[in-house]
Amino acid sequence: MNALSKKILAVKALAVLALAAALCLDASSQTTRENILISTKDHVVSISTEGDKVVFVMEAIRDFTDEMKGLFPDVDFMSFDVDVDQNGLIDRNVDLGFFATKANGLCAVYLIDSGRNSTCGAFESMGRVELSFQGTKYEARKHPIYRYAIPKGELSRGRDCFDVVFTFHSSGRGYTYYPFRALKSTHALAKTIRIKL
Ligand SMILES: [Ca+2]
Ligand SMILES: [Ca+2]
Repeated sequence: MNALSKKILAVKALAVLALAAALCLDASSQTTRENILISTKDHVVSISTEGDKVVFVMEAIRDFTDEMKGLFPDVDFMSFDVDVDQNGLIDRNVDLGFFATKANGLCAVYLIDSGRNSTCGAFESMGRVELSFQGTKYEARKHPIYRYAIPKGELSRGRDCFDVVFTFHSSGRGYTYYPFRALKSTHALAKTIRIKL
């Protein structure tokens, strides 16, 4: 990657962060309005609320092959990590990761360190996840979509902001993280997208 490409990526990352900072949802308004949190040539993440839950819809808009039931590394999946105590560090048994199981159930885990997390269900989330492979307003052709609905109370310790890192994995393309980072570790919370509820 040349210097210009790196600069462009850095500017894009800043633009995403600036967008996230500007998107402050008012929890008292019970809004279901959908806001776009991330929009790149490959991925879209939109956010809305549904009662006491935050809904993240993650779409891989340039992936037109369904490997959502595949085996790693030939698998499409989308997940996110949350810095629950918002200190920029991975804290064992505090910070959380949200995935989907092969049976489409929610898999909530505690993060342990940059390379490890607990088994599914170690954290008992009241959230849910739905997987689909279909066209949307962001991309008419069928593509993988994960829709997470997670109680707000699970995402931060009583504050009105929470800090999230989104992970996309597509078969044949590997990982992409938002905020953008190089692939050095499975989990990292030093840079997050801050969302105000
Ligand atoms: Ca795919
Ligand atoms: Ca933390």
